Amino acid sequence: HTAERAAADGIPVADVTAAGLTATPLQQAMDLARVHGPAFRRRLGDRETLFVSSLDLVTELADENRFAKGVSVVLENVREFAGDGLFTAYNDEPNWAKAHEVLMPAFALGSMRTYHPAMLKVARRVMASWDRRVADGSTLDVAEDMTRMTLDTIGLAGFGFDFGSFARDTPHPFVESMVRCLQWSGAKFAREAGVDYSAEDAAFRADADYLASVVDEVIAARTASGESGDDDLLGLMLGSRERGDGEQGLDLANIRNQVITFLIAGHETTSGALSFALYYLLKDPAALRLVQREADELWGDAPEPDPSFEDIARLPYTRQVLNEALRLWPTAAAFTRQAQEDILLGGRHPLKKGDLVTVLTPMLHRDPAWGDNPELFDPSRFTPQAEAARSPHAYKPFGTGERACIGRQFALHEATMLLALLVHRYRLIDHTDYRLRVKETLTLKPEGFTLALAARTPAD
Ligand code: MNH
Repeated sequence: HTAERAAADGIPVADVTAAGLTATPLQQAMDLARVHGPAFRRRLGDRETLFVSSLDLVTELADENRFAKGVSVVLENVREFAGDGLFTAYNDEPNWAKAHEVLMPAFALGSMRTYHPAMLKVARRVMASWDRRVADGSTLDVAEDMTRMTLDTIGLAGFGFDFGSFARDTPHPFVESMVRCLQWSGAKFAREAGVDYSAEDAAFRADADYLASVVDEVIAARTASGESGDDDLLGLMLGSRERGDGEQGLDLANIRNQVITFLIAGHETTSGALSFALYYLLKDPAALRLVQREADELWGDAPEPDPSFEDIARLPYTRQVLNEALRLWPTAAAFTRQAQEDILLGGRHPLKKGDLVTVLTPMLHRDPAWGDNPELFDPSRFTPQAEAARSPHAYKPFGTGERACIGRQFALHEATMLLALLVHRYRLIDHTDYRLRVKETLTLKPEGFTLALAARTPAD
């Protein structure tokens, strides 16, 4: 479905017809990069996307003087339901700077101490659910359970709102509506002329309305409780209205956009990261042993360990495993940069001010800078020494610059704790001899990945 033609600027062009676009467009773009190299344009109809994935080009794109975050066509579509929330705001939209300032304190490393109890509470829900699996011998869908866990965590830690996902047999309807909204956003750019998409759009509208109704419920629960919520995300945003002189406070429409943004950005990608990490541990007994040893050193064979906030910094290898899982499958797999002036990228590809360039993160993470065997899962790539020896631009799972992920510490604290607790307590059993398939719904997750469990005993 693709054909190359020499472009005037020397960048290969891959033609993809709408029919030739697969259900996994990100992995298709990775394949195109394998064929065409680290800079190519994907042309679909009258739209061209420039994909870039080498360390030297991404190093240039990370220069905040010459490039800034770009709101891609896909993010424009996400704006249909997340509006001017932090993730989808334009750089020069005043609400971005306002909200960034109000919310930054909530994401400083020290703030994780505040969220730790909620994270631990939800981690215990996972273990209570997995204990039942051990008892009745049933298997579990990993991505589904990780999504239950991360949704409940952002709900409780950020908003004091309980989605109660582990009390349900099926995922919370918020998740299903969100996934359909993300899919709609991702598919819209490939629409064909003359086709009627009104049914898709109506279904999208219904899902977006439902997401908005959940936001109303979250805010109403806070208002009804009469509590300020002090330093959680909702408390900070609502408080900014009272403290501010009207200038500083966030308006209600923006707060609603932030709530929906955080409910989505705050759980979807962390869930995928945990799922990939469990997959790699399942397939790598040596790495699994090292994670178990680290957890055992902290918690011995205590049946109900009580991890402290400080414990999480004492799990460096567990964190290396997460970093390495996010190298191979960065769950938010692309981000877009926008030229702030006319630029000759890489000394030979002319860009006009305003042009968009999309970084294909999984291919950046397979650049030769990663050595001869980039497909190999190897957490030792993230020892402090190895990290110090490598360019900071070789690894961008959380994006780059001022608009990089605000929730990075939140995600890593939550995920490191859960991963360590799970391998400390359970044996993971590969009952299907699972072969990795990566599902794309704008973000990435292992598809059809199920596990059987057994209790771990001190001898294991
Ligand atoms: Mn997160 C931005 C990846 C967890 C909230 N996040 C980004 C970007 C990437 C990203 C990449 C930059 C996108 C761009 O440049 O267009 N985020 C992740 C990954 C994880 C993650 C891989 C987990 C693993 N993110 C989280 C969590 C939260 C969160 C957890 C909230 C609690 N992320 C955000 C917000 C932004 C963002 C908000 C937008 C920040 C801004 O532009 O100001």
